[in-house]
Amino acid sequence: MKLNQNTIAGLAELLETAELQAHDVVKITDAHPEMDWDDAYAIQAEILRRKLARGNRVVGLKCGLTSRAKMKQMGVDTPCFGFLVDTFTVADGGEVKIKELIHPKVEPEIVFVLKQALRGPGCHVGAVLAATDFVMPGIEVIDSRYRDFKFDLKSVIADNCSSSRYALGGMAVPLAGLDLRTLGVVMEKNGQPVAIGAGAAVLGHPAAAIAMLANHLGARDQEIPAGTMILSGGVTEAVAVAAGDHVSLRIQSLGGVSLKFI
Ligand code: 0L1
Ligand code: MG
Repeated sequence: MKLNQNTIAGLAELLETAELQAHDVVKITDAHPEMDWDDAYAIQAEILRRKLARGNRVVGLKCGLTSRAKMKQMGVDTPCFGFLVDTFTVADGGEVKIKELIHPKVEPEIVFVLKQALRGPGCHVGAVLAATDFVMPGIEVIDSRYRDFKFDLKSVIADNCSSSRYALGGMAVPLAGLDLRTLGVVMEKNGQPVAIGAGAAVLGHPAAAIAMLANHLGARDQEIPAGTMILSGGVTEAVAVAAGDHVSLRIQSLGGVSLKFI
């Protein structure tokens, strides 16, 4: 690691305050070009520590930047991993207040819920499928704290991978007979299709994103606990939203989920 604990704590405070007060900041690698990957995840962990100290609860994990479309959109070439807390949760059909956010975008996601823990190294698609209880459709609202949504990978990891809000659909679908690679995904904004894709856009198979997360945590002597809900990453590019927008997602065989922005 290149940053000391004071600097890590200061950067976590900067980023979390930007999240809570809905204002942007410049990407942190501008002032700290020397920071490494461990520093980036340490800043994210410090943001989580601050939230837990305030009484927030972890409700899930997320994989980000797992589709080529997303990597190309953001100019990066590696996925990232973050956490979800209870204050990010919005009910299916619920309202998201734009004034609480900076410049939100929505992403269509295939969401996994595990019945068994997963631990890397060596976790693979087969292990993820064996450990999955069910899958669901999910809309993730991302809201980078960085000015104009411009960042590099270390800055976005520190910023908890732009995590902000999410909603899950109401159907829990077991995997038997389902090929997640070929599930069609259609996201509409105000009744118009704005993002269309299929599950294979996520690393060839959405379960590969979950395996990557297990291997990432395994390298840090951690595991994904049984019962964890995990967003596997946006299937398409993210789509900007504004007050008045209604977003609905349908995923073949998994049902739908929607959000209103007010
Ligand atoms: O969930 C995601 O794929 C987003 C990860 C962070 C990058 C971004 O803000 O687009
Ligand atoms: Mg996402």
